[in-house]
Amino acid sequence: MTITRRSLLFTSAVGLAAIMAAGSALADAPPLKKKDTYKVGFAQTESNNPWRLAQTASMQEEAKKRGWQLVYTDAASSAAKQVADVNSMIAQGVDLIFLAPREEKPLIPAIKAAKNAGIPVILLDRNVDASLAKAGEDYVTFIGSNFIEEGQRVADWLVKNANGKTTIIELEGTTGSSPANDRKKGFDEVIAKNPGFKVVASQTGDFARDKGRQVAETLLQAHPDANVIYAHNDEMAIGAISAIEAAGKVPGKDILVLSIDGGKEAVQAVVDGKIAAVVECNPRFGPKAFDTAVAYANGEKIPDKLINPDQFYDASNAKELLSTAY
Ligand code: GYE
Repeated sequence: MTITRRSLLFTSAVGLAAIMAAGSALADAPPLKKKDTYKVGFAQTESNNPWRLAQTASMQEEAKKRGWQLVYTDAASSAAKQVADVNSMIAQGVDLIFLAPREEKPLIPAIKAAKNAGIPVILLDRNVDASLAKAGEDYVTFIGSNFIEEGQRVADWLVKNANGKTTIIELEGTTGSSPANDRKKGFDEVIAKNPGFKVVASQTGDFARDKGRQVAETLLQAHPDANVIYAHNDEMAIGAISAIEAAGKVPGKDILVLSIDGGKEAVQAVVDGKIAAVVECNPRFGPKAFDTAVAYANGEKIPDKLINPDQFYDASNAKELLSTAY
């Protein structure tokens, strides 16, 4: 066939129609075919704390149990690397991607790239900016905790049990991550409604133990009157305990330490009186993540969010529940 200008025009019009049709079909997240076994990706954010290790172990165990192939990547605390990790999973033709987006915004292009490649994404433990990507459209669903509520529960506990301790230092998680944004929001809102309580300093410790220790040390020097430290995760709380002790003060007596995650070391610190209270954030995602993928393949309607129930630890129950902590 000779290609005339006219036939070229015609082709491009047909092409355009096809693209438009595909575009409207793509309003929903890509489907997952029913199969006996799958090759799925798990794009982890980092592996520098027990929470992440427990989550990875739970995903790997579940894949093994079901005989699914798991393509695992560790972004080593870099959102840019995590974007590259997702792109490489797309290139490898995985059936589905489980993604723990390190921060709310930088992973959006990766989520859209997966969608364009026809690969469904399930967000695990961290969410993305809701104005930039939507459940049921860009990704299937978010599975994780209600971080706003976690922050509220810590603040509610403090308001009830403060015993005069009202001057608060806040150690925030990774800047731009959904748990840091929401744990701050939930906590600060309750504190703002309770006269007498005050957050005198709030700074990121990047969810990391040593960064938490360093930041706590600096903030305790700047605010010697502080008598509460609220850390967005256990790692920073444990770092803060070192900083408090290095300052010659007694955690649990001079300064109340409050945390989120509920790993064994932190629950043990509650038993020992060094941490006053911890809201659990359960990292054992494997069973629920894989069940959700199967339900999706079966054509079940998946809710936009699947919220994990979280335990609460303080002196009243820590000893009894210690063995159940991750
Ligand atoms: O609290 C923290 C981890 O995203 C919920 O990230 C998770 C948080 C968890 O590194 O310890």
